[in-house]
Amino acid sequence: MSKPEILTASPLSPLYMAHLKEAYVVHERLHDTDPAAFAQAAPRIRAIAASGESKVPRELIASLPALEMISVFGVGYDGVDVAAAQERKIPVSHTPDVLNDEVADLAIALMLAVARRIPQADQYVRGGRWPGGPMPLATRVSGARLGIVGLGRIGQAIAKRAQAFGMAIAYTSRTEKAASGLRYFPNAEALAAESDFLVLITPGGAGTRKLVNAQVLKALGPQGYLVNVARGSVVDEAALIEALQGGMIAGAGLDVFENEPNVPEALRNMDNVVLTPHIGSATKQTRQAMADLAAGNLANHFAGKPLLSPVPECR
Ligand code: NAP
Ligand code: 8YV
Repeated sequence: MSKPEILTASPLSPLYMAHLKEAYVVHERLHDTDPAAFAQAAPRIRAIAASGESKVPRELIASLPALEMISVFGVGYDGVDVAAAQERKIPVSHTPDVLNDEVADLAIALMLAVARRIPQADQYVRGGRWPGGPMPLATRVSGARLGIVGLGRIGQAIAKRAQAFGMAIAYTSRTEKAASGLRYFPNAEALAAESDFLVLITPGGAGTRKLVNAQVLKALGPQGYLVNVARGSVVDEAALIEALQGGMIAGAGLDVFENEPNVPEALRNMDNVVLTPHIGSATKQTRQAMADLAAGNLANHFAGKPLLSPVPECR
């Protein structure tokens, strides 16, 4: 039997690609790279393989008459027009849970790195400055007040870790989670006003766009730190730069940005930020688990079995 034909929506992890190349005829980003070849292949393309950062807009879905399924390598699927897929009863899957620990670890790492100035301390030693005297003192994390914006799968994993640091943990989310036993705030501004560290871990997309704006940053205050492991779109990046430059907040640890992989020069030049290139889930172990799950969803679809992890809208 001939292999099903699929399209990759953006550059994908080699671990996911290895699965795809074994089981399918893979058209790698033809819609972006070769419109004529794409037009030829489009009527035969039965699935799209995407990542958390991929864009799968309505127009792309509409250009694929045989499309049956979209499998995202990542838990976030804000780049996929799920409503357009649903109109054609095309299921979308993602990779929840398998990356919770990894992303939570990075959130804690960024919090520690920015407060304890770990990158600067490393540079201090490497630069031979230690013999000249000690580094300036840093900020304590243990026992501080942590505000989590988005107490979902990953947010809860962050809270669990923060408990071991003796932090006073509060959160905001669309709905209150009474079972968490944590203090709930109705919005990010109220939470920020009561936090030393504000960690963002909501989905991206229209519902959270610029949720953290100048007002929220003002509420966080000059002693407060922002950590973003959610999506760049959740923060008003221009307002963040202004707040950092003006000392309106103390610092930021950022894994995600408005226009990845481009990071504003202003942020790159600042001493009170720690920047990582969207590596929340980027360990060999977790990326393998994500690749297996994303490929497992496709395999189940083509075997006529239920998807392993459809997005909530498609359950
Ligand atoms: P999840 O279980 O769906 O949790 C999302 C949480 O965000 C929920 O508590 C939800 O509230 C809350 N939320 C949604 N919209 C909100 C709003 N407008 N205001 C306040 N809270 C809101 O998702 P997850 O698995 O934890 O993943 C969260 C996100 O992390 C992903 O969607 C992705 O964007 C990001 N992520 C980043 C990386 C990285 O590499 N940096 C890796 C993985 C994931 P309710 O529970 O009340 O609905
Ligand atoms: C990945 C992510 O970086 O899961 C997500 O939503 O943002 C990350 O795990 C991404 O999906 C892989 O490219």
